[in-house]
Amino acid sequence: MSQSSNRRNCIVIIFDDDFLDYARNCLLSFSNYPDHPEIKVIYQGKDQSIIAFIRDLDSVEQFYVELDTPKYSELNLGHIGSPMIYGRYICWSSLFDEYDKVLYIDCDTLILKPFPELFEKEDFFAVYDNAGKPLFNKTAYQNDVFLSKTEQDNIPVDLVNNLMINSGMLLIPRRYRNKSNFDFLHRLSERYSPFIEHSDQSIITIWCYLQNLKISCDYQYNYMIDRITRPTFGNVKLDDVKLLHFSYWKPKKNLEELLERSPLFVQLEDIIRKNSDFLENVT
Ligand SMILES: [Mn+2]
Repeated sequence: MSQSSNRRNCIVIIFDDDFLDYARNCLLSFSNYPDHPEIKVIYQGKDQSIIAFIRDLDSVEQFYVELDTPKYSELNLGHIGSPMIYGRYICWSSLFDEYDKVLYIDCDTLILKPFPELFEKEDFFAVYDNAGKPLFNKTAYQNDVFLSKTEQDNIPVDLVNNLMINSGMLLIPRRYRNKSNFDFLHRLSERYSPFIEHSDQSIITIWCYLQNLKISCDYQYNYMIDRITRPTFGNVKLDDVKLLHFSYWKPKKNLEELLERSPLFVQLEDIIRKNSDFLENVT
């Protein structure tokens, strides 16, 4: 991909002080993708060493925007528990108007290989999550308010309940990025907050359904490591993975427990060792 076409696109990474270690490793792993589009980092913290670290990276720029975290704190924070998860809605605003495609990626990811072809996709792109629990929580179906809201909004609950994107990697073309979609995501979040199981991820899936968007199974662009324990996930070889996502199993939290579980995960461990410092003090 040429320099000029790279300039049309950008990558957005959002984090706060709770995720510094992930974000640092994620940003360093872009050395595996030297010709990447410019990275806009939205860092909601004041650590001067992190600000200097961002400044020193090539094609990486801190983007100063104050996320509305007090408002996000009132929404359903689900399994993650941090209002920062709703921060990714900023990618639907007109903030990145000068760019053709915006690629949002979670900071708990590692780039293993370049993926310029992802930016050639013309439509919104995200992969299936296939989480153990569906999109709406257990109590939703017993709730008349939920049933009448979904009916008014033309959301077929049984169908949508069994769909879900993973919000760790989202390619958002320009035509979806405007005040109307940004506000719509916030409205959906408030409207369905008591009824969703996976917070922002549930809401973005509802948005995808209402836009008639397809969800991909191309897991090389978002290889969620919790899926490695599930047989249905065997269709992507680790050798082919371009973006590794520490979903559920996280370094310095519970990742070692996963790696000890089976010799099948030796290759995964090698990849993590080679591409991060997460396992440096682990023998
Ligand atoms: Mn994540």
